[in-house]
Amino acid sequence: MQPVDIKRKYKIRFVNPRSPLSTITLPEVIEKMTFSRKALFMPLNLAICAALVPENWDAEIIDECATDEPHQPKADCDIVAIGAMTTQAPRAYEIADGYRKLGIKVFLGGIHPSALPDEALEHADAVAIGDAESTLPYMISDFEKGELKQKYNWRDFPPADIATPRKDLLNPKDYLVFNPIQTTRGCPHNCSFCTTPAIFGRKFRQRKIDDIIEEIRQAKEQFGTNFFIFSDDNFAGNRKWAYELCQWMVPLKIKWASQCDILISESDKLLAAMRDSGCIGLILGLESPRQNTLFEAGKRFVDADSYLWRIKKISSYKISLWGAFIFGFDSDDWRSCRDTCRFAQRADLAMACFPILTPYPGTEMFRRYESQGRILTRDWTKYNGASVVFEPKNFTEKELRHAQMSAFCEFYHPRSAFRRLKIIPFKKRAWLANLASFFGLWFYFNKKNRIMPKFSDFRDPFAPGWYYHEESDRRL
Ligand code: B12
Ligand code: SF4
Repeated sequence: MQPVDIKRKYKIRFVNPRSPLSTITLPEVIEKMTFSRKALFMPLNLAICAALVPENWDAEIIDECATDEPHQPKADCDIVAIGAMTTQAPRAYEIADGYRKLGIKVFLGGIHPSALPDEALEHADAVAIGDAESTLPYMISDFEKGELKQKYNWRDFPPADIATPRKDLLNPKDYLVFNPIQTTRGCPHNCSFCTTPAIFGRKFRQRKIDDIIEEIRQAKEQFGTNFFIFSDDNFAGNRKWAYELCQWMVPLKIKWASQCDILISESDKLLAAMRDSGCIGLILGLESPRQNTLFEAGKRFVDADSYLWRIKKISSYKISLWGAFIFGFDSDDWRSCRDTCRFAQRADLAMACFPILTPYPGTEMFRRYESQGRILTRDWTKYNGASVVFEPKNFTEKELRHAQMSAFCEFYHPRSAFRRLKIIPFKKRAWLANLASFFGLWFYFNKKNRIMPKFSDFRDPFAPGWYYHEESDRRL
C-alpha cells in the first residue's frame, strides 16, 4: 500500500449501524415513550473515536439509528470506521462490505469486533480490539504510512486517558439521552455472562476528574441540561475515587443516574456523598435473588440473602433503584422467575427489567454453552435479551419468553406500581416511567389482540393469556 499525502486533508467517516432498540416493544411505542426522538442514546463510542482523530483529518459521524433511510456507502472518504455491539454486527458487516466494494478502507471496532476479531476481519481491513484510545490513533497513523495491519489490540499499546467525546458532530434533537458521560471503564468483578470483564479484563479505569467536571459544565452551559447519565458499568468500582468525584460534583448542582454493584450498600459515607452530589437513580445488576443462580452466574461477590437489606439501605438515601434481573439460567424455572418478579415488587424497586439470558461471544457463558452444543443461533441480531438464542434447561423457548413477558406485565401493572411507589412522597419520575412501561406493554398486546400474560398461565395450558398457543411448545 502507498503512503498517503500528509499535506492533503483526509476524511474519516464513523458509522453507528442501525439497531432496533428492542424487540419487546414496538418501534412506535418507543417513539411515543421517547417523546418522538429518533434514538434513545447518542453513540458515545463514536463521539469518543472522533476526538482521537489527528488534526489533518476531518471526522464525520453517521448514526443510522437517527436517520430515516439506511446509510448508502459513498466513495467520498478515506476511511470508514464502524462500531458495533453484538446486535449491530450484521448491519455493521453489510455497511463494511458496501464500502470495501467501493475501495474504501474499513475499520471495525467496539464490543463485538473485540470479541470476535477474526469474524470482523472478513469484512474489514483492520479491527480494533478494546479501547479506541489505545488503538485508533495507531491505526490512522499506520494507514498514513501505508503500513496498515489487520489487528490492533489495546493491550499491545501504552494505556491512554479516557477521551472527551466530540458531541458537536451530532444533533442533540435526535436523542432522548444526548449527554451520557463516562466516568469510569470496566468492572472489578467477573460475572460469567458479562462482556465487560470478558473483553476489557477486570482492570478498573477512572477518567481524569477535571475532564469529567469540564464535560458536565460545558453540557450545562451549552444545552441547559441538569440531568446526566453516567454510562459506566460500575460507577463505584473504586469507592475511594467515586467519593472524591462526588465531592467535586456537589457545587455543580446536577442530578445524575448510573449503574453500579450492590456493594455500595456497605459504605454510608459514599452513599451520602452520592446523594449530596445529585444521584437520584441507580441500576443494580441483581440477576436473581437465589444463591444457586448467582453462583451459576459467577456473581460470587455478594450473598443473595443480603439483597433485601442492601436495597433498603441504598433506597434510604433517596436513590431510586432499577433492578436488572436475568431469566433462563439452568437453575431457573418458571416458578423461580415468578419469585424473582415478586422479590422485585417486595423490595419496592422503582423499576425492573427481566432480559433473557444471552451468552454473548467472548464470555465464559458462551464458551460453556458452545461446548455443550446449546447455542441455537449465530444470528447476532437476536442477541438482544428478548430472544432465546441457546437451549434452556427447564423451559421451552416459548415458555421462557412467556415468563419474561409475565414478569414485565406483573411488575408494571398499576396495582404493583401503587404498592411499590406509593403516593406520598410522590415520585413523579418513577410513576411516569412505570406508567409509560405499562402503557407500552398494554399497547403491544392490544395491537396483537392478545391478553397480557401472567405467571398463573403456567398452571393452565389452556389459559387465554398464553403468549404462544402451539400445544407442542408447552412443557409444564
Ligand atoms: C448506554 C448503554 C446502552 C444504551 C445505548 C447504547 C449505545 N449504542 O450507545 C441502550 C440503553 C440503548 C443500550 C441497549 C442495549 N445494550 Co447496552 N450498554 C450501554 C452501556 C452501559 C454504555 C455504552 C457506552 O456508551 N459505552 C461507552 C463507550 C465509549 O464504550 P464502548 O462502546 O465499549 O466503546 C469503546 C470501545 O469498545 C471502542 N470502540 C467502540 N466502537 C468503536 C469503533 C471503532 C472504529 C474503534 C476503533 C473502536 C471502537 O472504543 C470505545 C472507547 O474506548 C454499555 C456498557 C459499556 N461498558 O459500554 C452497555 C452494553 C454495550 N450494552 C449491552 C447490551 C447487552 C445491550 C442490550 C442488548 C440490552 C438489552 N437486553 O436490551 C441493548 C441492545 C439494543 C440494541 N438493539 O442494540 C452490552 C453489550 C454486549 C454485547 N456483546 O453487545 C454492554 C457491553 C453491557 C454489558 N456489560 O454487557 N445499551
Ligand atoms: S458486576 Fe455487572 S458489570 Fe461487573 S462483571 Fe458483573 S455484570 Fe458485569
